[in-house]
Amino acid sequence: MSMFDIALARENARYEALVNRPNRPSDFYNGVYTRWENPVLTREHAPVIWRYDLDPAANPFFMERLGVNAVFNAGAIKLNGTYYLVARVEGSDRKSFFAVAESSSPVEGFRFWDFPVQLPDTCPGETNVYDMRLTAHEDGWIYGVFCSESKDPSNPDLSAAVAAAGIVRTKDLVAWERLPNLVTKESPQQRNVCLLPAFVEGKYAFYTRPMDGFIDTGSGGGIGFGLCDDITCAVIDHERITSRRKYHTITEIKNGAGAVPIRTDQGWLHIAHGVRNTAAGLRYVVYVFVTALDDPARVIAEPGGFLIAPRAGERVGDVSNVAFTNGAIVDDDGALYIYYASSDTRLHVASTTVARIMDYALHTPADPLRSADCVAQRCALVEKNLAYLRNKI
Ligand code: M1P
Repeated sequence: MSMFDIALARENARYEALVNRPNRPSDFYNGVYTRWENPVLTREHAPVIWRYDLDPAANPFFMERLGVNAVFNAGAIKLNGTYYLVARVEGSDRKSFFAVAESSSPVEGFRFWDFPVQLPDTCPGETNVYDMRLTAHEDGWIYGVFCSESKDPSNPDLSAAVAAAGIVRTKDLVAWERLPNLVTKESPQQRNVCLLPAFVEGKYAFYTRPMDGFIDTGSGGGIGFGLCDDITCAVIDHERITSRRKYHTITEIKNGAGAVPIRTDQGWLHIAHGVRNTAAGLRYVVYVFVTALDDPARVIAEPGGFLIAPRAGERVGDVSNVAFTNGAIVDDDGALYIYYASSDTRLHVASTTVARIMDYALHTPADPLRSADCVAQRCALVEKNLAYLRNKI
């Protein structure tokens, strides 16, 4: 066997072992969700045929020609019994693209399709695309809403960029129709936009994230909400703020929609992200809020603090200290799978049920916003517990 063939066989074997590796619940416990031990997608899940030229004449040293740096932030959907993740794949050249991975299990066995998603290339200025949210809309289409990033032509700063919400739609995740980017009249930039699965007042309803600049949300007060008449030429005239950024909370610097909101009997469940600043840089966590069924912009519950924060090895990566989600799947039995990425590097799964997370959302106290009030809140819990334990004896 040639060195080339030995190296190829080794890479193929590693890949198969990784994709077929069983997953199991970790020993993390908080009563709200289960963290699973292994990430469901990593850069090592990128198929060998994406990275190596398999022709020994063209690649005699069996070199990786097109490296993959990270696989993270995936939209998620279940179709005909199969679990699909549309992941953000970042090449070693820093450009991101989308690729579909599928499995018959929600927690293991995800395997990428042979070809990445080839989005219709309709925006010549578009340099980078990432973070697709997949909405199975009641109009019958599956929409993908993602960040479309371009160099800011009006700013000579080499890093100046503009973020907009790109929109595509599909029936099968194979053929994608590109629609014009969302226009929000009040906000010059948008990221973390996602489409509600249901019409509201007969219109398409988007959660937005008003921003003044590419990174800073500036005057943007939090997660926005807006309606548009025509998805094939989507324009939002006015955005209302839903979940607000607040001083000295997990959302102080910014927040943004995450997984597509899930309809429950008690309201729309949102699994979003919040960002605070620290001496070590920004810290991203996943948090939950609920909006009213009759007014999906009105927050009716928002437990204090985070649902998922990066832990242990999750804390380290290309952008360390980040937990981020843009995809979740609800099964017919009420099981809920939250696909969250850590540190812009890899994708994990946390499992729970809709009933359990709604209990968490509706019965966990809100952030009292001040240390003194937090102490009072905790003391009340201790007093209640001590009284309960005394009465039990
Ligand atoms: O690097 C952390 C995250 O940063 C962005 O989120 P936000 O717009 O809220 O700052 C996104 O680019 C996301 O992809 C990334 O994970």
